[in-house]
Amino acid sequence: MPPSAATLRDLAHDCGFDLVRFGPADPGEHGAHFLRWLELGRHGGMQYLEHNRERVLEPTRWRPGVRSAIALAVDYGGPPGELPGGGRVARYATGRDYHRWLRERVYRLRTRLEAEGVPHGSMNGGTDAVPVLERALAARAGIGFLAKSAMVIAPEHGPYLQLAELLTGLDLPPDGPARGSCGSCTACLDACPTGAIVAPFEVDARRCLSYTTIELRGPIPAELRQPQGEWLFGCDVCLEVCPFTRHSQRRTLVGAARPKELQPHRIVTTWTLVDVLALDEARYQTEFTGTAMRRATRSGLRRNAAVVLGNRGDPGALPALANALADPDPVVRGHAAWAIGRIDPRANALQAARAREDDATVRAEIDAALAGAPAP
Ligand code: B12
Ligand code: SF4
Ligand code: SF4
Repeated sequence: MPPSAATLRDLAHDCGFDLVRFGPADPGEHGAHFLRWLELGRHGGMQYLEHNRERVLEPTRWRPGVRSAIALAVDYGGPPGELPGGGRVARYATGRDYHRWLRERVYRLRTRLEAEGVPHGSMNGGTDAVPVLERALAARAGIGFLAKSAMVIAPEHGPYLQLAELLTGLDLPPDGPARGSCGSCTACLDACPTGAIVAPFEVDARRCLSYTTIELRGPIPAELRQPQGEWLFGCDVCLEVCPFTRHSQRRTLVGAARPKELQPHRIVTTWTLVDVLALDEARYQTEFTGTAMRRATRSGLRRNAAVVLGNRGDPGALPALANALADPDPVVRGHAAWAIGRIDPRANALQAARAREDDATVRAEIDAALAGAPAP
């Protein structure tokens, strides 16, 4: 005998989920939006989304016999992640890698449900890196409403929600959509530093700082570097400006009540941007393992640190950036040149690097920096 809906909810709360709702296992009308988004190329280089398109649209291809989704969410709202001396990390990535601890909670719930009579192996669980349109499932189950920023927002919690789900063969009574809407607000569209929210509900990932600082390999397009501002990893601007953030419950729980997984990692509390710029392979392997920041790769993190140092305009960073002009990684060299160009285009280090540089892309970056012009 499978557990009742009430028992199931209790178990989910017990396993650490703030919100639990039941809904359809397929994305419904959201599927068409997803397809259009792919056709417009808005996924950029995230090929895995395209490769998984069939399973995303039809969850039974992933889990035959699936009938319902148990939509789950954890409120991770809290203070911003700010490195000493500057540089920001999006809140979802400041603590222990959320993929790990959320997955642990999902698997714990699955084990508890199996102990309560749900057949073994009949549920697929996951978070983020799964062939599921998680916002669609969450919105359809009523975890929150789909907002103009494309975030799922629970009115009483705000947008800082990590989503997860268990797809199951159980027939669960659907909860239906949540109340709430953006109304006439457009604060996130107005505040997005890169114009990535191209229309209400539509994000072009190629312009989103969360894409350029995390998923993108190689150079960051020149026109998106200055708008990156202080962001070393990810971006929270569209969440920070949202009126639902100001009213969220978690704001009253900041500090001791935050679970240990959400406490800032020592990289966030002790590293500087110059430390990140100088990150070597050994420290990347030892210190970044277990953080979500690792996703950006060592090259990407150092590239991002150079951009933020350039945006901060602090001449104190020039020696570290000059060292980076001799780095084996051309992406780091190119972005260091860009950063020096922002701080002091007449710096001798740029002339010296120009004389020895044999990579055409980096040479073009140095030339643009020397000319005080935007990079190519
Ligand atoms: C790829 C991806 C990204 C990409 C693309 C983002 C995007 N908007 O698609 C990038 C790297 C840019 C990204 C950024 C972020 N992400 Co992300 N991302 C994903 C991932 C892996 C897949 C998303 C996807 O398939 N997108 C496809 C497009 C079509 O979906 P969408 O833009 O969200 O659009 C939805 C609606 O707006 C609607 N829609 C689309 N077009 C239109 C048009 C109209 C007219 C209408 C009415 C509706 C509509 O359909 C979609 C489905 O509901 C999911 C995890 C998962 N497996 O689902 C996490 C996920 C969406 N990301 C998440 C988070 C936290 C973020 C960031 C906040 C991280 C950060 N701080 O840096 C930012 C937020 C940026 C933003 N405003 O969306 C959370 C969102 C939680 C929530 N409360 O909504 C998820 C669910 C991960 C998780 N498990 O918690 N992400
Ligand atoms: S995460 Fe930042 S760059 Fe991306 S849509 Fe939101 S405000 Fe724009
Ligand atoms: S800032 Fe305004 S428009 Fe954007 S998600 Fe929040 S309520 Fe909606």
